[in-house]
Amino acid sequence: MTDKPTIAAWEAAAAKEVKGKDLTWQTPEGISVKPLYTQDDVSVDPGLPGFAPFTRGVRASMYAGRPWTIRQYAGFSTAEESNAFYRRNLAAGQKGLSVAFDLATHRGYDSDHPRVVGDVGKAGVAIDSVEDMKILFDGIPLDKMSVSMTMNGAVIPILAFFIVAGEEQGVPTAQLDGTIQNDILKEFMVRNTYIYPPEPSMRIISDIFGYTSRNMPKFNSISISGYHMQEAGATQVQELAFTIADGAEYVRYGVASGLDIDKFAGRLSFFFAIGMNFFMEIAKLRAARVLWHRVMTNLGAKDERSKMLRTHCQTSGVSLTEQDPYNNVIRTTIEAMAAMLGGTQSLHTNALDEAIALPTDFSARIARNTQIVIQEETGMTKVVDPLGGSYYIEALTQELVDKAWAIIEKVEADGGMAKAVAAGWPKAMIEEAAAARQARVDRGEDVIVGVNKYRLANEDLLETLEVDNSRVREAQIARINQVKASRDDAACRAALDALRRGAAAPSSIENNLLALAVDAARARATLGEISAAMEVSFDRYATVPTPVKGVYAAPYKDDSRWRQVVDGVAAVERRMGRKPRILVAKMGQDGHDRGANVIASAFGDMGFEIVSGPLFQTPEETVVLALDSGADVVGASSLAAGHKTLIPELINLLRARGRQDVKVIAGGVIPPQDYDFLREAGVQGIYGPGSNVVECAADVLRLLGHNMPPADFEEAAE
Ligand code: MLC
Ligand code: 5AD
Repeated sequence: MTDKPTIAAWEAAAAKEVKGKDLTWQTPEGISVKPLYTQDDVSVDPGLPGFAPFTRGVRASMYAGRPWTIRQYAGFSTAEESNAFYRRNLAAGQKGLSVAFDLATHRGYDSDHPRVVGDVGKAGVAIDSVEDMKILFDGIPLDKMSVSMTMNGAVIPILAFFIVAGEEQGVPTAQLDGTIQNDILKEFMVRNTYIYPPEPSMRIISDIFGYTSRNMPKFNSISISGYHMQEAGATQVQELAFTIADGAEYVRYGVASGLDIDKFAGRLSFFFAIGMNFFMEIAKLRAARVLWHRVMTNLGAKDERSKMLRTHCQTSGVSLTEQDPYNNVIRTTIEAMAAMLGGTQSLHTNALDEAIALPTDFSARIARNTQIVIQEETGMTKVVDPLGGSYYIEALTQELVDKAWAIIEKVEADGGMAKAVAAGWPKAMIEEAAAARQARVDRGEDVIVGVNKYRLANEDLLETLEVDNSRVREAQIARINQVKASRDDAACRAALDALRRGAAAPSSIENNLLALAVDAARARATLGEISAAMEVSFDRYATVPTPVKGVYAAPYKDDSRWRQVVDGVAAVERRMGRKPRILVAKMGQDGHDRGANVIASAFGDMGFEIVSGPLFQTPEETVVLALDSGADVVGASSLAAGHKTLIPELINLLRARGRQDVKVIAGGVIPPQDYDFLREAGVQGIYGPGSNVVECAADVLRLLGHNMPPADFEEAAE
């Protein structure tokens, strides 16, 4: 019989195999992951599923009893087309619905508003009135189907339309089942589809908690979302901490508005991103449940349901690539497995064309089947929390709990998340993490297969979904006109007046904004009218981005290509007698600003002068800013499919002013099919996802007449 080997013996054996090399992995969240975990690393007993603090899952039987809901997020074009898409997906095995609205709707504009010409029907479905909402759910019984609606800005009119659409389908409000995202704090931090300033936005949330707790017992009144934080660049610890801290803040606002915590907290739900760090993501969901249980206990909740974190997950969009897009099927499968092993209640799996366009029927089928295959072919659902007791998973869960708790305590010491968001430090932390990640990818330190390693020499063109934006807009305008022509104008005006007065008065049951909006929706007021009625006293919110400095440059200290670019910028500066100036522009209602912020930070670090354009500009406003600021180059960042309308218009307006010398380049989610169209329109450089930022800058220098040598790609690729 031999003695049981000790850890020290293992360490010696491993060190010998790798000749003393340090095998510790430093993750972006500052966790040192060891190459081996043992019993000694586990300090906390995770307990049993279905019991507090729910580390191992919120249900005793979990997927052995009922698998998670396959809930694919979708929406595009008109309500008719989205409805047909939903019905096809449900027939093919999808279980719950999840509505993606277009950006005009998100921002409270009807489709006929001049600011949204490029946005209608593009990134989601256009909804202007209850008539559209009724068509969206035509033939889908709202008492049987649970429906998630991702809406935060225009949350009052959208929820009101949903309630009235149910009513007119014969479904009592109390029977409605689903979730409204309704999470405004992360909008101010990362997603940017707010309408009103923070204070009235928080009142809207309390009013929704009040209304739903009284009238919609089956409905989840919020989906507190970390997803968009990770998409914007947050580490898993940041995502975890800020999301839980957001949740705590909403609970405090709800309580402050007079609600009993246990009357509404059981209907709060969560939403996380699942990226490629497989075990970290599994541990994150487990840690989230532990943290929420702790926070809610501290806030005085008594009912265990109030302390139980139920969540939806979506595989990470930002982890997917435009290059060699079939790799995305592999990535999404791994991420879906992490979500289920972490114990999610509901899941969206991204389509393989994520980095290029919205899903087609073909790509949506593969995305959906990724979940169906896991549920129905693998036996993975048969055992509850199969990774429970894994030394690594349990240790990682505890480490994430501790690391996130430290940030949550900092937020709380600052007076809660609303104050922290106003102070801006969570957003800055996330943007720093994003710039650092971009630098690691551009330098090949973080590998992305098909992008910075094993890149294909030639890519096949993928067939993508194209929405005919002007056709959708015309159809929507026709229906708005029809609704306005056939409604009782006096009744509609009276309902809108009541809503306007309710918004001007303090929150109360009589002034509940959702209740008042339901009356307006019944009277056929449009989304734009309902939003405008509240805007009279709430106002519209605007911010200007402030790029972080020095983060992108730091790892490039001794990099020769970086030096060449920085010297190039300096040479152009000497020639011009000032720094070359680039306007980073966001046009339309597209608030995705990770790309724009990363570019602004990196170009700033290389020596360019950055003019950061505000969000939500029209092409006219962008031209005025470009000319007033003396920009040499306008870089238009587009992630929501408005590029074919907005960028050519920008160039035409520059030409009309005789300023074709101002160069226009474009970046973001732009299908390669559109490159020729944009080049013909006068765009001088197009940079899709996966572009190396240093090489983009080299290109810009060439546009400015500097003789930049080509990059040594052989060297860069390895
Ligand atoms: C579940 N149930 C069980 C069970 N498991 N009963 C017995 N045994 C088991 N093992 C019961 C539950 O209690 C519940 O009933 C019912 O089955 C449904 O299960 P659920 O777990 O509540 O699932 P679901 O209804 O799907 O709700 C999941 C949710 C919800 C709570 C997370 O909030 C949700 O669906 N969220 C989706 C959010 C979403 O899709 N967002 C998209 C964002 S996209 P009961 O009676 O207890 O209710 C985005 C992108 C962008 O944001 O930026 O645009
Ligand atoms: N249809 C399907 N998926 C969408 N997403 C955004 N809009 C849509 C839509 N209309 C997904 C993408 C994106 C994430 C925020 O949500 O995966 O990355």
